[in-house]
Amino acid sequence: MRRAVCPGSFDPITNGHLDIIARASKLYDVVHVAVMINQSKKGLFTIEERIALIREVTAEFGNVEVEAFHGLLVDFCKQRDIPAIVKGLRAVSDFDYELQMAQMNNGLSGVETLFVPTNPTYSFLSSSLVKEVATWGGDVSHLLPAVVHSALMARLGER
Ligand code: COD
Repeated sequence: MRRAVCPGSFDPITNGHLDIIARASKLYDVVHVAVMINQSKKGLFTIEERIALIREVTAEFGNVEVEAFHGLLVDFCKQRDIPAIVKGLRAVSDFDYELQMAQMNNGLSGVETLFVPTNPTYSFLSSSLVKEVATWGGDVSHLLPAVVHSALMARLGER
């Protein structure tokens, strides 16, 4: 079984994340999506809500497993015998930090990081930008799966 992990905060999952997960799911037998818990960051969506949304939009791929993890990504990989991390690279600005993390993770446990170039349609896209634009009434419906867009509109409407 060839396994890989796509890690992130996914608050919420965007079309940019989904594109990387879809492409990874064609390359690996099983793709684990790890929603990494960062207690110092208060999200707009709870971890359970993020997981439910990711499960819904990745169900059609048939080989994606979604779960939360609290701790180091290398420990998530070790516990599940995952040799590869798949990350999307949006722009040069992503590169420095992603390279640092890839080298740190490799040094800690030998896990490899593979970078997939973002689909140019989504190269400017991040969860935080989507939330900011939506908060001020901007249309982000083309940047999110429909079910995620509805959840975002509902959440912002509650505030
Ligand atoms: N196009 C392509 N890829 C994208 C796009 C896009 N538009 N948007 C996001 N991505 C990809 C990128 O690969 C990104 O890294 C990933 O999706 C996740 O994005 P986010 O924004 O949801 O998540 P981040 O950046 O907050 O995630 C950081 C991690 C949680 C992966 C990182 O902090 C981590 O591994 N933490 C666990 C603790 C740990 O092990 N720390 C030591 C690291 S060396």
